[in-house]
Amino acid sequence: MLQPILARSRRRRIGATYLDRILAAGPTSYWPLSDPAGRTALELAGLVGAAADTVFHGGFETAGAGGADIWAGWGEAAGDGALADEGTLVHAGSHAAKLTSGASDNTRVTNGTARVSPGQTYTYSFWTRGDGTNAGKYAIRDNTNSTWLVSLQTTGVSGETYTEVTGQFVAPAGCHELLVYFWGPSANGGIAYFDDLVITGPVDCKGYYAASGVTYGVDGMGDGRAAVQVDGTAYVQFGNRGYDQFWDGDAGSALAWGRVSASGQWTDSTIRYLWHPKASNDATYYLVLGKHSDNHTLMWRRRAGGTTYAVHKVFAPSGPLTWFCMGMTWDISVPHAACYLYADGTFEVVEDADPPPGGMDAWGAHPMDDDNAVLLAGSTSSQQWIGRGAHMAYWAGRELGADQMRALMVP
Ligand SMILES: [Ca+2]
Ligand SMILES: [Ca+2]
Repeated sequence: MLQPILARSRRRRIGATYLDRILAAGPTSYWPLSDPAGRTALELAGLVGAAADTVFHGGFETAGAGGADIWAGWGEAAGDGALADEGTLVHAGSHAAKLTSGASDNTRVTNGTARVSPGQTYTYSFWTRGDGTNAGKYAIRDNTNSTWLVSLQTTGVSGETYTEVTGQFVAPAGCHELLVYFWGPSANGGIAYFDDLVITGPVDCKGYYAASGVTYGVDGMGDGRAAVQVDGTAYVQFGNRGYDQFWDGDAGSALAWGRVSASGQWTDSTIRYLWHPKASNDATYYLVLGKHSDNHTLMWRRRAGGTTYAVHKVFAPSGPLTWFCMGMTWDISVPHAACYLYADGTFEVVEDADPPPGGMDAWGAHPMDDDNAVLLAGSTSSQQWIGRGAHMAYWAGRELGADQMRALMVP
C-alpha cells in the first residue's frame, strides 16, 4: 500500500526540528549519530541503568572452546608459565583460575570488553589466594583510551585463604571498555588463584563507535544535522547491562535512517544491518532493520526462539540511492507487528500483520546486553553497513501506531 506524504507532515517542519520531533515522542534510546568525532555515540534519552555487574563470566564457571581457550569471556596468555582450570581450590562455584608463573613473569588472563560509561563510578571486587609465599598481581585498563586505571600491582594476598580485593575508579572521558588483568606472581614458579570478578556501577545507553571505519560529520538525511558514514568494517555497539534494564523484546517500536554508499551495495549479496539488538545468551533472540542478501531488498525481522516474523521489501527496478527510513513496531500481547518504510519521498506501510505470520513467542528473560548488539552492523565483526546512518530511535514497551510512525519517519 503506497501513501503520499501528508501535507501536515510538511507543515510540522516549521518550528521544530526532526530531532525535536523524535524526542517529543519519548524514546527509550535515541542515537542521532551526528557526533563530530570520538568513540562515544551521543544518546539523547539519557536513561542510566541502575548499578549492575558489567563483567561477563567473572567466576570462571563457563568453559571456553578448549585447548588454550580455557574459559569463556577471558583471554588466556600462559606465556612461559601455565594456566589451568582449578576445580578444587575455588571461591565459589566449581571453577577458578590457577596461574603458575614462569621465568618471564608474563602469565595472565584478561576479562575483555566489560562495558562502562564515562564519568560513572565503578567498584571492583575479586577473590584471590596465593601459594603461601607468593601473591598474584592485577591491573585494570581503559581499553578505549589505552591507559591504565589500576596499574599492575600485587594483590597483597599470598596466603592460602581466598581473600577479597576491592577498589573503586571513575571511568574517564570517552571510556566505554575495560580490560581486567589477573597476573601470576612475580616469582618463577609462584602460584596464584583468582575467582569471582565483579565490577559494579551504573551504565547508560550511549553507543560506542568502532575504533576505525567511521567518517563523522557527513551530510545527514536533510534535517540540517550531520550523520556518519561507515565503510563495511565499523559498528556502533550499544548492548550492555545498563541498556538491558530498559529493553522490552515483547513490545516496542524502532526506526533507523540509512543510505547506501553506491548502487553496488544493493547487489553485494550480503546482509547488512542498520539496527540489531540481540540477546547475549541465545543467538535466536534478536530484531533487525536492514538490508537482505537478495538484490535491492530490505528486511524487517523479529526472532524469538522458534518463531520468526520476517518481512522483505524488494525495490523495482533498484534500491534507493537517497536516504530512507525503516520502522518496525511489535506487541506480542495482541499479537501484532507492522513494518514501515519512507523512501523516495513516500511513506509506506510495508506490512501490517494482525496476527503476524509465523507467530511471536515471548522474549523472556534473555538479556539484551550482548557485545554484538550494534547499530550499522550485524555484530562487531560481520554484516556491517556500507554507507550512512542517522537517527536511530527505540521505544520500549510501546507499539506506536501507523500515524505516529508516519509522523516520526517523514522528515
Ligand atoms: Ca568460580
Ligand atoms: Ca578464553
